[in-house]
Amino acid sequence: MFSTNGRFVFYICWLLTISAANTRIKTLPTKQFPREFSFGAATAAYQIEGAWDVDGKGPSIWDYLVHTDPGHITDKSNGDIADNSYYNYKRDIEMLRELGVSHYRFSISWTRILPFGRANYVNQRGIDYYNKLIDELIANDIVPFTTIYHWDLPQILQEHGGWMNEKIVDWFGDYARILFQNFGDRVKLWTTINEPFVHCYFSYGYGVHPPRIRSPGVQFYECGRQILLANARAYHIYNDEFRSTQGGKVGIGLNSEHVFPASDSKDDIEGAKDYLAIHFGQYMHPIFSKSGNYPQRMIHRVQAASTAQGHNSSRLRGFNREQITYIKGSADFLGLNHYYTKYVYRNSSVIGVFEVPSMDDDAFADSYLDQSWPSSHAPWIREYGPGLHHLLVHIKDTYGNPLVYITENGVSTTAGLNDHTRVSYYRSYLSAVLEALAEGCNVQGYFAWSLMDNYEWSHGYTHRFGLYEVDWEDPERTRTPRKSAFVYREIIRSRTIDYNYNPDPYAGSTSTITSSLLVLVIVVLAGLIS
Ligand code: PNW
Repeated sequence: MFSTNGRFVFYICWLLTISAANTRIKTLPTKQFPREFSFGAATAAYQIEGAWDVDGKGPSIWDYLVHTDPGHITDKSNGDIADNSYYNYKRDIEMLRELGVSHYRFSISWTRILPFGRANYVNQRGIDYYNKLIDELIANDIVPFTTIYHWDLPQILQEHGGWMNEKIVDWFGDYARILFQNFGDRVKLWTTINEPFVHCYFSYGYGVHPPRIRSPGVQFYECGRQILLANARAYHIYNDEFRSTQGGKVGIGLNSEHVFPASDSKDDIEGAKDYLAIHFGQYMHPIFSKSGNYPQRMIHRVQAASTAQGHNSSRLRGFNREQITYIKGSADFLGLNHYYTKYVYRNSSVIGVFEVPSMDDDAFADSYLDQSWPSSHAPWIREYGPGLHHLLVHIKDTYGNPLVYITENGVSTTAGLNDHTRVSYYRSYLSAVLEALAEGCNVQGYFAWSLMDNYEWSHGYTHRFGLYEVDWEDPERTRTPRKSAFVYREIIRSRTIDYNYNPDPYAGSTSTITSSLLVLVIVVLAGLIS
């Protein structure tokens, strides 16, 4: 049918068409978030709600610490009022609408629901509050994404040992059941516990958060162990009693940095692996790996150090076979909180750096941030977006590509609406998510931390993580969108990252209107005088 030349031309055209189509297929997903990808913003009860003793709420370990020992908080402040979201929740939802997010991640205060910690007395007014919040979200087309526990343990349970008491597995399970019963008809996405690593490290490891226990080589591990069992309990309760009627998903929220070995020396590579095994694998492996249980390298490290320290058994209490099975698979998704990337090294300079015994000494590796990465108001965060891409690929390759929601990502700044640091940070990390999606990582959603400035735990009000600025001097706790809020809104609307979009957060604000009026008055006055 074709001459030789004709066939040649046809062949070239065909090749060009195929390669154009391939390029389109390859480049499209790296540029656009799919329609079904969810965007949200996140907060936590103690950090925003205030109303610490209102409507029958009982005291949490945070209420207790900030009232008895405020010296441990940088600015000696507390969350008694915080952003007053207990009263301002409608404005919060309006802000979510302004951003155009489809999901809101918030946490429930245990002692608002169970003032005495245990499930034998339920505070109806606490239930009422979260019903109002959830109903208002749904009325505004926003999906509630609910954290069961974000660090505010009932003080009364702490007095019975808190996470050191094995009964906490029952206490937590009973509390979770009350939430499933009351809210599960409308809440279909749950995370059980936020960041076991950070919670245990600060509360039982280095004693910065309540109950301020310093036991980084023993109680730090015990805390994580009970959390794994408590998460599994809540997961199985949902499976056995609610899944068939409610049909939701229950996940856990784990924080992880990405780590690079500082060099390609064997020590640095092994050090980085051990570091990640203790920081992330400790919680990830028992739930998401095929074999279950703690990672072998973590078991080995703690055992070896314990033996060297003269213990006749490991400081890490193991799981029995039944517990390993009970924990394995106890999450429908991973909620990933990610803030930064670290370089990790192991050399003679690490000797004598860490307390003995401690989890840091067990890992026997130290870390640093690359000083060339953009800094932020938080010394522990520098912007390195590609780290999130690497971490997501690591999760995909190591744990069989589980369903992931990025449940926190964000950066701290000082006051002011022109938050260039945050704009740059979000663009960098969101473009890393696009890269990960293009590589087939099973990421379903992304939550910015945080919707608004809030109480940053032991740092009080000295760090601001918000897309919205909160005026803590104002009794109304007025919220104002920062530049990053406009940028995030545009990313959600367009499903792409436009680096040229440069909104002015002050345009249209009262201060701009006031200054324009002032100029007008001066011009008129000048005209009258002349
Ligand atoms: C998270 N670190 O905590 C918490 O889930 C939030 O409540 C908190 O406000 C947010 O991050 C910002 O700090 C972290 O030092 C605290 O690596 C510290 C670290 C990581 C997460």
